[in-house]
Amino acid sequence: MKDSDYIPPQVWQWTGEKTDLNQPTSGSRYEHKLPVGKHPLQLYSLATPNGQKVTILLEELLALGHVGAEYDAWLIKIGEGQQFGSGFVEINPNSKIPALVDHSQNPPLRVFESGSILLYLAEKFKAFIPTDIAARTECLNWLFWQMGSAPYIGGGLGHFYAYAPVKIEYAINRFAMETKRLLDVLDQHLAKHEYLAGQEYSIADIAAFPWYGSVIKGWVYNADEFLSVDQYKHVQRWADAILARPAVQRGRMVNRTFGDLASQLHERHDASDFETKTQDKLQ
Ligand SMILES: N[C@@H](CCC(=O)N[C@@H](CS)C(=O)NCC(=O)O)C(=O)O
Repeated sequence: MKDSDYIPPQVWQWTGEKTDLNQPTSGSRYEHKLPVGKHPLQLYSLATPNGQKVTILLEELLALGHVGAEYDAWLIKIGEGQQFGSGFVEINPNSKIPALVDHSQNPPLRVFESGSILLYLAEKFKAFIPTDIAARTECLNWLFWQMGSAPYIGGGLGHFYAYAPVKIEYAINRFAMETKRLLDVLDQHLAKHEYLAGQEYSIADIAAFPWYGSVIKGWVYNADEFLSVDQYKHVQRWADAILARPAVQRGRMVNRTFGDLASQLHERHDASDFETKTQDKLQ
């Protein structure tokens, strides 16, 4: 491996511009009131893997008959900096999607971090989280495992393999190795268990599928061949089973701004929007 010429200074200084999206500070950058729709649950999001987790769970809850899970999903264009508007920062000081407000609580309750949102909704509706202590703990083990491991895939592999302006061999090797190690953890577990928490499909699967399913299917970073994903047979079997669920298919469409126009439902305010408001129908 070639040596890098870079020697870190004594004290790191930010060299970016005030107009850059990524800055080393937090807080709102402009005043903006978020819209509020007719349902108790207001979601502000985008269909990245972290965003999809929440819309998949909401669609699963609705499919199970939980009418209280009806929701308005508003689009937050993170590429345009909408996560830095004052209204969004009030509900997530970390300025990342997804963020949820539950207006059925008084005062309305903010929920941020996708894992926290999944747990909040699963507990609120007593669904997709096992009640048995052993299975529940296993579900949370895998939920937190996914939350902890996502930055290795997105911020690590995704950033250095697909998005960074320079290809850095050390960084790509490091995060390809970590991603493959994580896929192997999942593959070995799924060789013995139908779903992550055991027999029952749960929020652990709903958290992990948008990330690991996307990597295994080559939907993100174009890294499927690079990572030889065909070798993870059990992850493939698990991802196929989850993808076959109609609620998962609907959840993946909400707040989606890429891909087939027929698969993009920019905002979702009613169940009928899937039939009438996809981008192919609106254009
Ligand atoms: N740990 C957070 C991560 C959320 C996250 O990284 N969201 C990304 C999109 S996937 C985002 O909003 N990025 C905007 C930004 O970094 O400014 C969660 O799971 O909710």
